[in-house]
Amino acid sequence: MEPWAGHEVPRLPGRGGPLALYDSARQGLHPSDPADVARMYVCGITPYDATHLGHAATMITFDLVQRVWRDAGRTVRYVQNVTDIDDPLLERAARDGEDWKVLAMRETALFREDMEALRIIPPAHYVGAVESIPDIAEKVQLLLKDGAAYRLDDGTGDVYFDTSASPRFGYESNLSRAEMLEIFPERGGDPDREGKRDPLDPLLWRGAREGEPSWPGGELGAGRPGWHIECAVIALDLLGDRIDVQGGGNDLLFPHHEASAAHAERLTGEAPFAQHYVHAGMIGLDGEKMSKSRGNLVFVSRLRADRVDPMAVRLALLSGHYRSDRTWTDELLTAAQERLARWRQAAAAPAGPSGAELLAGVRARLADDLDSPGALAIADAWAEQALAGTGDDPGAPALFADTVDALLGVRL
Ligand code: 5CA
Ligand code: ZN
Repeated sequence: MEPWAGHEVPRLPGRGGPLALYDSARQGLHPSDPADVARMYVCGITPYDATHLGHAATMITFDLVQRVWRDAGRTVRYVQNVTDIDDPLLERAARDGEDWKVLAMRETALFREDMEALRIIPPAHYVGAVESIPDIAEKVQLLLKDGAAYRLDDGTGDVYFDTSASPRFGYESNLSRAEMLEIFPERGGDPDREGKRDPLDPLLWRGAREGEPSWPGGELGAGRPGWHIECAVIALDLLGDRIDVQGGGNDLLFPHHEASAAHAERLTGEAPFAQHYVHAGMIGLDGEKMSKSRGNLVFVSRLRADRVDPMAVRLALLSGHYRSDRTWTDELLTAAQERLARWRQAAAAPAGPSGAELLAGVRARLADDLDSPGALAIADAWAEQALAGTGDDPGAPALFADTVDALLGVRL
């Protein structure tokens, strides 16, 4: 699939330092220490509805990772998927009497536009599940041959991963078995499916059913891929056996990232699959997680249609720390619009306090687990002083604009 168009990112003087990131597996802050090429995989949308502010917040989080790595001199290899075939997509298409392919294409196109408006640096590879089916089928066959997967003998052709083939299973989410059993059915799992060896075994391949789309699967027979194997295979194919960051919202901590790590590790014999498992908090509305199933959504495209500046949306989402679950409010947006106007005025000031100190301050905050609220506070302080006529660095206003553009993705 085509990713969206990118923007020029200003080059900043000097270099940023290494990025310390919270890793869900080790449950602590650790330096992300990529080689010259940093490898990141982020779980993208299931395109059955428009991009909401929760998706936007998660995409902005990993956009910051990319910006901080680039500023530290790394080349970033970034891959994102589109789950363009899965049960929720088929269910929504059936509900609305629409072709699932048309629905997926329309919502994916809208997502691309939203990402571009929010100035998210595009991934090098933007990959759909459907186009990856031959690779996925091949890897599921390998897991079967290896004894890490089994086919149900009920004639459906469904293939499951045997979690007992993954001795580390549970290391990524750090959940107890009881917690896993509770969450699994809420996140697409089928613990009660008859014939499974373990209730937590995840689906790898769903045999063809009457009235459902299916694709050839070689020895597997016709069918379609399970969800976790999709992300494992796309990441392995395009990034290699080990990656630096596996990212997504914290709703993917379990089972999605646990299972995709287990699949990848079994396929490669290497562990851990990702150095950092990074999870963005959930954006909520009226006290509940924003989600398509609950319908409490604020769409990026709706705000754009209402002529809200996407840079204000970005600033509003950056005003909270990425890891905290937080609520979207009108006040948050108003405050961001005011901040954006102040920053624009300050960038037009004839001079201001030291631009070098401002840059160092913003770099330091972001390198500390993407402390965007801290970075915003430093930029606010600089802007306030510049507007008050304090400081005599004539290059500072331009460096201020470049700093918030390159590191925060906010174009003034
Ligand atoms: N296609 C799968 C991932 S492979 C999926 O979860 N799709 S999604 O459309 O439901 O979500 C897309 C991305 O946004 C995921 O990384 C997900 O974790 C994140 N996300 C979903 N809802 C929210 C929310 N309310 N707040 C923050 N991030 C969210
Ligand atoms: Zn995923």
